[in-house]
Amino acid sequence: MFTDLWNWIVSYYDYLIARFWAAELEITLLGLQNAGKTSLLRVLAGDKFTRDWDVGGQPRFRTMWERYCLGVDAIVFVVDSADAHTYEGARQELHAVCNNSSLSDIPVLVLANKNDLAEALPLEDFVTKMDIKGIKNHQVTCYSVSVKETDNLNAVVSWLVSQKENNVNKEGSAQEEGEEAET
Ligand SMILES: Nc1nc2c(ncn2[C@@H]2O[C@H](COP(=O)(O)OP(=O)(O)O)[C@@H](O)[C@H]2O)c(=O)[nH]1
Ligand SMILES: [Mg+2]
Repeated sequence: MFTDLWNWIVSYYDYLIARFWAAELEITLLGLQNAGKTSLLRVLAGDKFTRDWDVGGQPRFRTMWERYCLGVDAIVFVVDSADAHTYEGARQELHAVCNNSSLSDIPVLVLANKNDLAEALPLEDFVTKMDIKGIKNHQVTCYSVSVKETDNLNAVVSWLVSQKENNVNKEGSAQEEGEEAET
């Protein structure tokens, strides 16, 4: 019984990953150093992803990752939710990304990573710490995850796939509108 359930969970995850690949998503992963970005890339996508940026510290590098965010389907911002020393820096960088007017149409997923650690902030406190509600004119979603224990990563993959599907629908309806305008 337990094995059946476990097999079902594993195959559902495989199914999500397959859809994730089929969707040809373009995603930029951002976050402070040590947040867990490279670990997440390994779990989700092997070596195929390259857009994984450490932000913070050096404002002169900001324009580089900004350029890599233009036109992507989603931005995933990873935070170490168990390292109190980095909350303030992570909050500032997250808000800098979200306040950037050229990125304002891009949905942002904020991950409170390392929830396997005892000192990790509960999601509600994390949302307050990161001042998620202070982010205006941006669609922001927040999940508590553990990349290490692959906890809640199916929610991440589902969210990512749904962003692509939303975009395809948007493109589809924009085309239809365009066609109507021509006739
Ligand atoms: N406990 C725990 N450690 C993690 C988790 N995710 C990543 N790490 C560890 O955090 C450190 C930094 O991870 P890394 O992926 O290199 O972070 P990056 O600098 O953002 O690319 C590594 O030692 C990882 O093994 C997690 O969910 N839980
Ligand atoms: Mg890294």
